[in-house]
Amino acid sequence: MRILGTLVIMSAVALLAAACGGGAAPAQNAPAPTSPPVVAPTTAPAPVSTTAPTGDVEKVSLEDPGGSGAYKFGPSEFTFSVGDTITLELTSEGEFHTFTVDDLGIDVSVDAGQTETLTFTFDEAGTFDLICIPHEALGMVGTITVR
Ligand SMILES: [Cu+2]
Repeated sequence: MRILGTLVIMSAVALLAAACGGGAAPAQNAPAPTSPPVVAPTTAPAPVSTTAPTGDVEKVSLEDPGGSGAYKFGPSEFTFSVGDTITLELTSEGEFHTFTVDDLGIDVSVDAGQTETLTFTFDEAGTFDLICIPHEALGMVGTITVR
């Protein structure tokens, strides 16, 4: 019963307060005092202009026993059209690899765990051998076909 009594009293006080407040207080025309606006420090970096490559992006993993389990390119077969400008994202797993296409003058070295980007325009039709120089004999080869 004490709780109920307390509630009743509180309700009565609230009603009284509401009744007194209505019309008694002059309208507050002055704007409420505000603290000076806090200017957030402009630490946000300027938006990086993502210069999107003009062509397609092809991710290539340079795989090895320390990673996926075998020396190979993933994928190892590429087919492009003459005139294609392709950006290749070459990611090495656990060892140093190269992405080498002698006939096209491509030779990119990728350290273990690193990613190198190569943008190339394939403007010559043909079938080109792709090799990883240190692992060619271990089967880390592929083919780039441009038609
Ligand atoms: Cu390799």
